[in-house]
Amino acid sequence: MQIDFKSRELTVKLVYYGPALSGKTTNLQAIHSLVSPETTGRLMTLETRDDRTLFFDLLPLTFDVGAGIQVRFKLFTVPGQVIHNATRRLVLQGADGTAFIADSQISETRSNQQAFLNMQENLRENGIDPATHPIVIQFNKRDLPGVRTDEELERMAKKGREPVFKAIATRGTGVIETFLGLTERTWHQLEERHQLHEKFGLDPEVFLRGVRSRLGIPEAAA
Ligand SMILES: Nc1nc2c(ncn2[C@@H]2O[C@H](COP(=O)(O)OP(=O)(O)OP(=O)(O)O)[C@@H](O)[C@H]2O)c(=O)[nH]1
Ligand SMILES: [Mg+2]
Repeated sequence: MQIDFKSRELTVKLVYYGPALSGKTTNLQAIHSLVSPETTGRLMTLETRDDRTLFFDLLPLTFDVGAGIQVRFKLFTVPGQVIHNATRRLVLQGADGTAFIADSQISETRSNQQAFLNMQENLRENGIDPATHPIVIQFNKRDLPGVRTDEELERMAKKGREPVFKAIATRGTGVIETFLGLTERTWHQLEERHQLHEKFGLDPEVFLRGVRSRLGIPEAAA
């Protein structure tokens, strides 16, 4: 996290990680189209060929939380193709939280697992402990045939530490929920590390409620 005391601006870095073609770029596109223009900035998609990210995408979201404080989220995607590992490691530098976008198709099980291990390794390479790093998992492409069942995902969610979300990113389904889940996890860790409540008067619960309402998610559904 970057803290600028003078301009009272906090910048949080969130990274969308996962195997090639799992829908990381599509998540950012969906957020960009669902969130109001006063919150979201321009989606920068850098260098793509045939739908494949070659470098990264970046979407900024800004929340004016009153008292002259601005919280900026920078959402990055990594390129999923195996050959782009150096770029993935670079993009992960300084990440405050990571959304792992898995492909729900059973045929993609192995590449999901490989990408997850690769994420843990690259976190460690950046001096980030994967055991305490805020991570959420999204199983995307729920609309396709040959996907893992809901029951299977529930079992996995119970076994693992990370919250699991289901999505159809091409329809925008589950995308905001994933972002909110990641934001909540990340914010709680940032609060512990930086005492934002004490230093900026930013009550975590009030802040997160504000983010939810700005994204049109009612309290009960969060
Ligand atoms: N059917 C279906 N297709 C999806 C879904 N989400 C993404 N796709 C498609 O999957 C393809 C890859 O999506 P991207 O978002 O570019 O994947 P990516 O993870 O950014 O891929 P890399 O940049 O190569 O790592 C595109 O053709 C998307 O339209 C989904 O929920 N359902
Ligand atoms: Mg991409």
